[in-house]
Amino acid sequence: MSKTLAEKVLAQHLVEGKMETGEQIGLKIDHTLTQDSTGTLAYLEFEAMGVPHVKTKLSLSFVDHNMLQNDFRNADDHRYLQDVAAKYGVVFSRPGNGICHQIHLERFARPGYTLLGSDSHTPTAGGVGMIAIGAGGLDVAAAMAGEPFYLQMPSIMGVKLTGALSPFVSAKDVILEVLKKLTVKGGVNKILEYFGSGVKTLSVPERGTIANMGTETGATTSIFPSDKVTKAFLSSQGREDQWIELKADNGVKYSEVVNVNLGEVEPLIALPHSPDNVKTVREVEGTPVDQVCIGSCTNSSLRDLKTVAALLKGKKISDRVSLTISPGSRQVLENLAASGDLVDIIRAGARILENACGPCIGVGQAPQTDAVSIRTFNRNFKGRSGTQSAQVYLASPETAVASAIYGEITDPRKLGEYPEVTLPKLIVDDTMFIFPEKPFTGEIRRGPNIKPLPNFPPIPHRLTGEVLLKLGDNVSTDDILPGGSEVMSLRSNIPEISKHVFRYVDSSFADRALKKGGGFIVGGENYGQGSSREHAALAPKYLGVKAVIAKSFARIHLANLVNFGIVPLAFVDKQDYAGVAQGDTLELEVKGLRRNLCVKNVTKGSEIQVELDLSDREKSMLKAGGKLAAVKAKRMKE
Ligand code: MIC
Ligand code: SF4
Repeated sequence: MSKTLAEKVLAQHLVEGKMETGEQIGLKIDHTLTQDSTGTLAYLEFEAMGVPHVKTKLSLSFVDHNMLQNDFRNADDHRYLQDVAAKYGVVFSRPGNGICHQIHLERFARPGYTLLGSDSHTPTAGGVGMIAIGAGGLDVAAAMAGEPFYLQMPSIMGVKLTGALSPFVSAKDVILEVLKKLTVKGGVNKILEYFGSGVKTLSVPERGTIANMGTETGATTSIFPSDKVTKAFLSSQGREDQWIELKADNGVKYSEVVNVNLGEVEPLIALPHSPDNVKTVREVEGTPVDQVCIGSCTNSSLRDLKTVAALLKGKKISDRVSLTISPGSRQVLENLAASGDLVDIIRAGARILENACGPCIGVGQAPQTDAVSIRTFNRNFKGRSGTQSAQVYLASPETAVASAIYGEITDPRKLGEYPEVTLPKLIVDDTMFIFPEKPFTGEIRRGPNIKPLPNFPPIPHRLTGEVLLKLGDNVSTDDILPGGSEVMSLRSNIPEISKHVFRYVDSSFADRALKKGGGFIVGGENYGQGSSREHAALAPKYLGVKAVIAKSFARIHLANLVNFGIVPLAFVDKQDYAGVAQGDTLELEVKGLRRNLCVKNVTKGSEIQVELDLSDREKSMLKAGGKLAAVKAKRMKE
């Protein structure tokens, strides 16, 4: 039978289950990746599993998110990560080396391999034909310990690309076009597989941009074929020997197909406050702009920044705009410097930031009150920039430069001639990696802010409590637990970080939850979209949250809830959402964790049917009080 490309790679890594849509499958993981803000917890969890050395082909630890060492806490986290990597055989990418996804693509991504990363934009590596999936830190820790990664077999959606992009239109516009069609939940439980004659017109970094932001559709991952373009990319990185050809079989059937004629795509922009709120740049042209930020794991490749340099050459940015540039990696920065492109960027008036996530996760560069900020990033949830009243738009580097020059949202085609950007022979230098060669003999150094993981008992048979908070659709993990350097420096201290749960949605939440002995959360569609941060499950659990009842859940957050013993329940009849209010007392028998359960609304005297759509493996984890307890128990038996 003919197969899609995704099915071929999955089949080669299948260790459990049947590859039928909706079935639970277990996959063997070749590479893992962590970053600092999810990594500290992932390694604390890995340590708790008691495995002496990682069992993957390659495990990598990056430091790229929280780089502001305002006090000892963040610096201690970085030191812990370096020690723990040396001890367990993990390659450590030092602070300053760049953003995990960009670097993994440059130096490690391999066609036909699997990658599990504790960051939701891990699918970037799909740009070279990897199955690369984002997950919570605990799932990544288990993969490092040699456990399979379990997921629901997604359906494979084809995205057919034809034609070629016009000048001033780039990969970001393509994925914004896909987001416009699919919305932030159209990709849930799907793999987006790109095919068609348009694929060969896109370079690997462009494919990386598209695969990266497939995450915003809710997709499990995105994948591109591995072809001659991939081969040229790998050979530019000195890795040609790692190339293999990969593509779908001829005439294969996808569960559905989305068509994109690249020649018809025009410059697009996502308006505040959601990545799927997409319009043409022309529709919002003329809006005054205060800040422009170029970078992030979506658009910080050498190709992106050389285009930016060529467009800025000989120009000055508007007096009203602050333009920041965060190169994706040290390799990008070094090559920009060596070719002289960096000079063109600096002369135009840009502020050069560290090679890191930076403003994307609210670490510095918060916009002014009510500011309009145009960013080449992938997320524009309200408040994520650090300023609640800011209006954040997402656009291509071309649109970002045009807007910085004119001081208002500008269609980049107004800039005249499109510069021909050619990539030089790359300078490749791995000195900012620490490869774990010698056996580690020292002690792992832990600062005082690194607290042991809390232990949770098995869940009781009966859950009772108040609805602590009722929310609408598309609640993001940024809403549940904000980013920013202040909160992120508490990522290894669960008691402290818990005080920030729902901080900007309802500042009294944490106190109320503790006072009431925990309770329930009610949400709408796509609850928990966005980041993979497991703190968004672990911190509410610490405050006593017992169950979340929602219309639907985002994939990674659902897994995180189960991993930490919070029961995720879906309304059978979505109309019942209206019949629950904040403050209502609920009661629920969960004994046996059956699929169909009934929640009693004691306050209203009504009953609500809910569904617990979990595999037997997930149910036994829930019963045990979470995944860590379950993995530890399994290790004890071995
Ligand atoms: C994000 O983009 O929200 C992050 C920060 O990269 C997160 C991870 C985190 O919260 O540490 C992600 O996307 O998974
Ligand atoms: Fe970093 Fe932003 Fe990418 Fe998340 S989305 S990994 S914060 S650059």
